[in-house]
Amino acid sequence: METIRAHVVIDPLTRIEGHLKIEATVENKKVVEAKCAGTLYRGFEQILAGRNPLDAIQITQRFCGVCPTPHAIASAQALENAFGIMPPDNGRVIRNIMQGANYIQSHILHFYHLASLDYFRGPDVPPFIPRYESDYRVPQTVHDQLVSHYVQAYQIRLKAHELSAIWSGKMPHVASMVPGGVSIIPRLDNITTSLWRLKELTDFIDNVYIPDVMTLGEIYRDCFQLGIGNKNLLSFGLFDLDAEPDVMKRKRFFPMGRMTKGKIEPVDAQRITEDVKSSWYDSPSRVHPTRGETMPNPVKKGAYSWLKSPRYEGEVYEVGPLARIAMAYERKTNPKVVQLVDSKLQQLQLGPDALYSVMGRHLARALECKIVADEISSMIMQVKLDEPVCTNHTIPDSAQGMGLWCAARGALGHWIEIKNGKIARYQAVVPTTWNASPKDDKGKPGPIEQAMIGTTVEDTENPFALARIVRSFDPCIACAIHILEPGKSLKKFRVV
Ligand code: NFE
Ligand code: MG
Repeated sequence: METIRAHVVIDPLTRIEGHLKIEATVENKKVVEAKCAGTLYRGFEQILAGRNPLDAIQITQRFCGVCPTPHAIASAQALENAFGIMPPDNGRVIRNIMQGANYIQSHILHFYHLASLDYFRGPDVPPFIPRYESDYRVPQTVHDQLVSHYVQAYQIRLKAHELSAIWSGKMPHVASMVPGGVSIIPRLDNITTSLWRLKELTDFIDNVYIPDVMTLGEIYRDCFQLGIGNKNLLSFGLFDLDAEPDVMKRKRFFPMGRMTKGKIEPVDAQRITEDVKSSWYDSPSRVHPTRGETMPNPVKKGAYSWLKSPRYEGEVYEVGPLARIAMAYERKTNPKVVQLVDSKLQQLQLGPDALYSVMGRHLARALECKIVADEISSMIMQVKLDEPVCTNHTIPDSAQGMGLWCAARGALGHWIEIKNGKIARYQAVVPTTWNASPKDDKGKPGPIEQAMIGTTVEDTENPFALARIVRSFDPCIACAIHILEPGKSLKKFRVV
């Protein structure tokens, strides 16, 4: 049989954060090769060099307006690790509340305002037009409900931002994060005004968000078989439960861990490296972030992305809600996760393997949103009005520090090296660097690339299945200087 080959380019892929270009080689309607390219240069790591270490908490938050909170926390934790201090209980708990609120805001943003238009048309007015044609299948009544929830979700996200701002001073970009804890002095009205906002958020998650994901799951059952991925999962864990100085031993609500071939394994941060063979950098390849460098070269041969390729022991790992939920489900130590996942999958008459898919990622994200919201309600009650929120610090002349945390989109690591009291080196490995990474030095494609390979593309003029796969990872290609290398694409698609 003659092979029919097509080259598909989606550039930029819209309704994500940042700028991402997707390329796929399709042979006889199946994707045989995929490329995921971050087209914006970041360069923050260079901005940080030479500055006061305390600036890192504010500057790294500017990576992104959607996930400033986890960058503030990972950065504060890297400083605490370097300074040899830990926050008191109040500081730890208040950080958890801020982070939880940011998860809720981010997950609802992703489902309604970024991903849901892959599944329903919306009315013929902006922001629903221009649109691309897809296999929209929702009946009119469901459609109208989704449109109304789409609009309602804006107000709800505002409530989630407010819930954070009660503790963080403002959102986005938190003002109260300091090494050793937080700078906000809690009062009774912080607690009461948090509780009523959380109640509204929980009502929305329980009665609107999760039911909408379930409805789309029923209608688009085939999306539980789409974009499966390589099933290697990694999480650095979420919500500190104690003040153990060693982050790899610290107790977390979602524990740190990784899963390969269905087995949970521990994480040793020393085994993380970043490859740059396919990235526009001349920096040394396959080195640990503590030795990582950022030397951009926009004309490097063979490279196609501004993202590096983080790997754990040279292996490719998916990060994000699916990683946290699938591992919590597998560990069986959190009965609520097991009960929620089982009940929703039973309702859909699916097994746990269905989580590894486009719709499985949406479901994992929605269920995590509920679990996080419930956990915040207990954390709000743990705040002690007359106890300290922060531990004092002194900046050492020279030290190294590491902060490992989980942003909404997955495992996040910050590494700092201090010399002469200033930042000598700062490296961050963010969730989307894992998920949207290009091929590594051994030619292994990144998680999103692997999830695209093997996909059936019925119409190469309209590759909406690929857009659905990429968006299910909730990618965020955070911003800095814009440098674009002109590509040699045969066809371009603008997906709105
Ligand atoms: Ni810009 Fe982020 C999250 C972090 S993404 S959204 O969540 O860290 O890689
Ligand atoms: Mg980096």
